[in-house]
Amino acid sequence: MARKKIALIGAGNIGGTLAHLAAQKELGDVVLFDIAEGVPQGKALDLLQCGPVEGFDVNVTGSNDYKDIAGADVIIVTAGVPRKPGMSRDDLLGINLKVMKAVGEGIKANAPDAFVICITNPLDAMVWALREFSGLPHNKVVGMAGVLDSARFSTFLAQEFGVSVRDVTSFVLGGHGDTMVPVASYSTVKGIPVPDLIKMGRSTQERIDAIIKRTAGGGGEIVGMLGTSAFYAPAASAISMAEAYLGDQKRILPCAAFVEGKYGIDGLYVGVPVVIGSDGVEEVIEIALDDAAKAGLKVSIDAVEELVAACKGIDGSLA
Ligand code: A3D
Repeated sequence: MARKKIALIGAGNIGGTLAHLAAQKELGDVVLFDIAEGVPQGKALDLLQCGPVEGFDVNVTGSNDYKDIAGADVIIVTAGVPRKPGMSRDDLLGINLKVMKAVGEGIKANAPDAFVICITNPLDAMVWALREFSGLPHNKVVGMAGVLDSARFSTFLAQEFGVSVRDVTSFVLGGHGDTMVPVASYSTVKGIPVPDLIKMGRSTQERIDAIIKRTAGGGGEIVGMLGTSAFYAPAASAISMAEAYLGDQKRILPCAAFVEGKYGIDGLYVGVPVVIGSDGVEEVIEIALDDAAKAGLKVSIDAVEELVAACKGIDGSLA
């Protein structure tokens, strides 16, 4: 069987980390693509030289030519501009929309059978635009946000309860942004829902509310310290989605997926729980939500709709 091929569009902070993780896990041969000349080539050679030390044996190459992504099985897109302190994700819209056009066309021409994971912000609008520009089926284009957002929620919950992160499962819905909806009632410690843990005196509603707020602002907290956006956990999150696809794992992961007819959503990319297997996004799972979560999701959907409308305003071909 031929080796799998993983193409990473964007060889910046997340792209480089993705390449390292993909090589370490031997997911396949890795191609790093970027418009910056020398950067993907230099990072690829550096990473290739990790092989003898770390014991992985895959090829890692860098390129400025879309032809080199031909036949990729998985493509992870981080091309674009990240946030700087004081910027919202939405401030990136105009710049990154143009990048999605170039990337979408590059994928369409060279790797139309790939499973494509978008990370570029503002995520929910960019994954929508990337799907439009690439013309790939909706189930093969998905956005990474929920895995990261729920990892952040889980981290804070594990700290709050003083337990291993392995025993925490958390649940985040909605758009990737300040309007995301961390759902405490579906978040558990070893199966015990967070509201029950509050009743057991293990925490208080005020402390959980503060954790929910911190989760929603989790990206900004790191931008404030680092001067640019997070890259280790975003890369790890996207790799778990790629592994679910490559291994037909049928994992249930919160992702920005195309939703039509569920959650009252009519054709929009929003963060929802999905099943990822060899068909890409194989199912959008609709769960029962309480009124507060429903209202939160509505705010989130409205925000994504606004961003999609703004994209259509900027690029007439999307209207
Ligand atoms: P950075 O380190 O700047 O890397 C971006 C790379 O994209 C650079 O190497 C650029 O040269 C390259 N690039 C720019 N334009 C193009 C183009 N047209 N074609 C190919 N490559 C291009 O950023 P980063 O890796 O830290 O972040 C990448 C993106 O991910 C940003 O938009 C971030 O906002 C976003 N991000 C999303 C999340 C989510 O959870 C969704 C988390 C963290 C960052």
